[in-house]
Amino acid sequence: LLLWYFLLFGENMNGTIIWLTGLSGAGKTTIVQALEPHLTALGRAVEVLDGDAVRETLSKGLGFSKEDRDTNIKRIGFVANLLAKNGVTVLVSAISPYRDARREVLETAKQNGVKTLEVFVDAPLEVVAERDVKGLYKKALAGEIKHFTGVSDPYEAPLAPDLHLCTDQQPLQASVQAILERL
Ligand code: ADX
Repeated sequence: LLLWYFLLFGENMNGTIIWLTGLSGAGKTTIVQALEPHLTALGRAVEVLDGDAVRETLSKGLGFSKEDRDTNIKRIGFVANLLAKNGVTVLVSAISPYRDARREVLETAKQNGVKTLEVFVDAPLEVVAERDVKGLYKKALAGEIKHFTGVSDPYEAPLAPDLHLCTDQQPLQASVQAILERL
C-alpha cells in the first residue's frame, strides 16, 4: 500500500521553480513565453509570475528601491513556493537584482522539497540598451529614470547559476532547449 501511495503521490507532489534573473530587456519574458507551451505539452501544470505583471497586481505601488525590490521578490517567491509545493511548474521572470533575495527564495523552496533552477539570462548592457524594447534605457541613460538596473542601480549577477544563457549569442530556441534539457 505504501509503495502504491508513493508511486501515485510521492514523486508528483513537488513542482519546480524556474527563476529567470537578468537585466531588463535581456530576454526573460520572451524565454518564458516560448518555454511555457513546451512544458504544458509535457503534461505539466504551469504558472507564470512575471515582474512586470506582478507589479500591476500583487506588488502594485512598489517602487525600485532595494527595499521595494526585495519585497517584490519575497512576494513572488512566496506565491511561487505555494504553487510549486502543489506540483506546479512555476516560471518566474523578474530582474531580481539582489543575490541575497534570490538565495532566500530558492533556499526556502529547496527546504520545501521543491526543485529549483536559477537561470541567468545574460546580455551585455550595450546590447540591451541598444534593443531598448520599452524605451526605458534611453530615458535612464539620459538621467530621466533614477535607480535603473544596470545603469544607475546595481545588478548582482548569479555567481553559480544552474544555467547561464547568453541571449546575444544564441537564438531563442537554443535558450528554451537548454532549460528543457536541464529539467
Ligand atoms: S525587480 O528588480 O523588482 O525584480 P521587476 O522585474 O519586478 O524588477 O520589474 C522590472 C521592470 O520594471 C522592468 O522590466 C521595467 O519595465 C520596469 N522598470 C521601471 N523602472 C525601473 C527601474 N528603475 N529599474 C528597473 N526596471 C524598471
